[in-house]
Amino acid sequence: MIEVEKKFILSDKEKARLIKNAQFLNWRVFTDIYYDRENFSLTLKDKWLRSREGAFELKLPLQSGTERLADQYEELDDEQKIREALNLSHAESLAADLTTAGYRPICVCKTTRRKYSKEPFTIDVDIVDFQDFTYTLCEIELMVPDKSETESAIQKILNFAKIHRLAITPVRGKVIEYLKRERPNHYHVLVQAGIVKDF
Ligand code: V4E
Repeated sequence: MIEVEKKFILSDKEKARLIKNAQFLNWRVFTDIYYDRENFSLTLKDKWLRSREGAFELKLPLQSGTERLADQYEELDDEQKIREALNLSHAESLAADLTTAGYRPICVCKTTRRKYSKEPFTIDVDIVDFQDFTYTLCEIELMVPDKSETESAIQKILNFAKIHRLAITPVRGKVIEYLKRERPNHYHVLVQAGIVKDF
């Protein structure tokens, strides 16, 4: 399955409209550590490696360029597949091998996520704690079985947002927001490379 998602920064009124009559699914708190090398070799390819509560996941881009209406990434959570994607041979644990290969934390954040369902959409409302600041954002997601259906999924999400009168504006994801504020050199390298759009 492929996850197509669009991020929103909601006003209280927009949030109330979106959540009204939605089914509350669950609530969880998790800590993510994102990794890259000193030369930003991973994020310069729009690849995002994290450990979430200790479990590694790698997001690989399914599209290129910054003019996107929604995000589409393939997510790997199988250790062997992550090793293959990173060209990382097996010597010790994945965490140890990543350190040996030069991967270091670039962002640590603790997210409180409230998940809702308005079929067929999933809505995540995230409050992200970066220690020095917090960032609140919402994601509307649709799962599709095949890449050929991603364009229509984007249109469905945009239509769903329109029905709820949500403003369609560019939104920085949590890691990009952190890099812009706290690691401006890394952020500017990604902007220069066309991975991230500055706004
Ligand atoms: C894909 C991505 C990053 C990794 C974090 O992904 P995100 O969807 O923001 O996190 P989260 O916690 O909601 O993941 P989930 O629980 O849904 O799996 S960091 C940056 N990107 C890509 C990206 C980009 N290239 N440009 C902009 C403006 N935002 C994000």
